[in-house]
Amino acid sequence: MDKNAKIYVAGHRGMVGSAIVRQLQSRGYTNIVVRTSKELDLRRQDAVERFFAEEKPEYVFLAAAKVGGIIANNRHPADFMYDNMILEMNVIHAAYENGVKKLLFLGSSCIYPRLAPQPMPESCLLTSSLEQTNEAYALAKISGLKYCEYLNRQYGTDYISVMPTNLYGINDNYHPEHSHVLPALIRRFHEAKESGATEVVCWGTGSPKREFLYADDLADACVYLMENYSAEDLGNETVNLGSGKEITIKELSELVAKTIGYTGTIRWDAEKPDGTPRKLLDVSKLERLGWRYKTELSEGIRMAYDDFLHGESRAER
Ligand code: GFB
Repeated sequence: MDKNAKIYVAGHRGMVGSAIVRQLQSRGYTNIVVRTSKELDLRRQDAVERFFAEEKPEYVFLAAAKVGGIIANNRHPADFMYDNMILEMNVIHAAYENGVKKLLFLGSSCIYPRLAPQPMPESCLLTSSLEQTNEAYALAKISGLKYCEYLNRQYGTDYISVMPTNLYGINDNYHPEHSHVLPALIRRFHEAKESGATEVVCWGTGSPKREFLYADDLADACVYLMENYSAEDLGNETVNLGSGKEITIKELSELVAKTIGYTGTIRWDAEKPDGTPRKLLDVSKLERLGWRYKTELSEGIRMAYDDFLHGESRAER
């Protein structure tokens, strides 16, 4: 990518999109195009077509998505499927129609089967049933990555896709019910410390294991892959993006409590869903491509907590 190439980052206000914009700027890219969802509703095909025809971006990072934690996914499957599926199809198709040179599509590790072998290699996609709590989101993400593969195969485009593990970082969503586990715990332990509460309730049994990647590390990997690899180099197959390390939710809760300075007890509400028991990505392909994560979880949680206290996401709480 030329430093002055026109690059459209879809979803630039979200945690992932904003990290990609920061990453591009820090690498000297000067011609980054963005639109808020008010300016451009990516679910409207005619609006997306008009935008691409007018702006003619050369490169696209598709980081726009409707996302949420286990409860949000479980309660709103129709919205998660419709919003994600339609915006992906609109953006990827408009990119193809307007001759975008290269596109990067972001999916999620929940595309892999619920009981996939651990760690999960890219090749286990579509080998057995999905986790029920996020099936709708996973089906939309599988459709997006497959549409990129089909365009590459049928029309010779160069659209790559990456499947990140659970992410956290700057500009996260701290909604008490709809967020992912890490921001939810940061908020809950912080509020317990502030109010002097002696007990914090977390969801599920605490036994599921999850892998976490700091969003700025993810953005670094995305730009690295866009700069250095084509879909053909990647075998027209997705690439897992993770740290390759997992931790139980119980251990995570203790780490967050320690970082925040909460010293009370932690109780587990087993009425809330655990979700998939393990979700560790096999990152050997990514490492062969020359990329490894940088931010350890303990350091990332400190930076995320600092953003919770002082960053822009604070205004939206
Ligand atoms: O982050 P989370 O919602 O995502 O939950 P998933 C991870 C684990 O943390 C589950 C537990 O076992 C939850 O039961 N947990 C404990 C909590 N306390 C809390 C809490 O206060 N809030 C939340 N949210 N969880 C999502 C998918 O699955 O992961 C999405 O639903 C997406 O589709 C995303 O793929 C990355 O890892 O279970």
